[in-house]
Amino acid sequence: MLHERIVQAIAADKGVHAQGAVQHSSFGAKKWCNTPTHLLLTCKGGMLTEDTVLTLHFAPNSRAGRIVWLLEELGLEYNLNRMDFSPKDLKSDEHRARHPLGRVPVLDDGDVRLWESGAIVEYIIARHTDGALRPSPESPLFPAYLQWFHYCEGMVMPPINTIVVQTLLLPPERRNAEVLGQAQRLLSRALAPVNDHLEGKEYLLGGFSGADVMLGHACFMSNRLGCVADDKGHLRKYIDHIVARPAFQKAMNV
Ligand SMILES: N[C@@H](CCC(=O)N[C@@H](CS)C(=O)NCC(=O)O)C(=O)O
Repeated sequence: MLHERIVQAIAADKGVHAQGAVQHSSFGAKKWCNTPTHLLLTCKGGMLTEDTVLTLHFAPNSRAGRIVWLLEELGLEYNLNRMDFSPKDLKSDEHRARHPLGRVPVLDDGDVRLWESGAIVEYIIARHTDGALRPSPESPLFPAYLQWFHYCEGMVMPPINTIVVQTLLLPPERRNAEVLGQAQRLLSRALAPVNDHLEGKEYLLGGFSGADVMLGHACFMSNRLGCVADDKGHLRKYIDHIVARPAFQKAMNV
């Protein structure tokens, strides 16, 4: 049955990912071409499977932008459920049923639903590419990939969260200058090893990877908050490389 549908799809020259795959990343993996169909047939590890289109629950100016960016980099088809970054949408019963804390991003993939931007990035790369944007576990780059990927939510985003709360979300009378100053110093210290590591490199691993989708986005946000000092020249150049990517620009403008 599946075989028949693949043959039909090939005949119609649509809906089969393996048609027209193009070289994608510096890790030798391939990118699947975007297809117009809602039911896609994918060859994964020699197994032919059916995929539904991904749905991303999204709010602007949030970590959900990372996922749009990744989907655009990979040329994957997706639906966007665009919400306002406001309690009215994010804390609604409908969205709390998707995410217990009423946060974004949330991804739906058929019967699969998951939240946590890092988990979503890993999931999309693992299930929807043939190894793009991630070095294999045997690669000498793999440990650095894991380290910088997780450094994002582990070390860089916590002070960013505090800075956003203290400068944008709290009403002025509830802001605390000491808490803000402490978070700014913490962020500056967390970004220092990233700056040092980037010396002589365009991206964290040399070539663009999922670690850049995570940490690159966090560096971009740090810069928007005015927290990347001029003396962090490698980091500033890195942010320029990120911002110049067409998929990033598209993601920031959805
Ligand atoms: N560690 C989580 C953080 C999720 C998170 O805090 N998302 C923010 C947007 S960047 C959010 O939804 N905030 C809404 C709120 O706190 O009400 C992830 O990486 O997905």
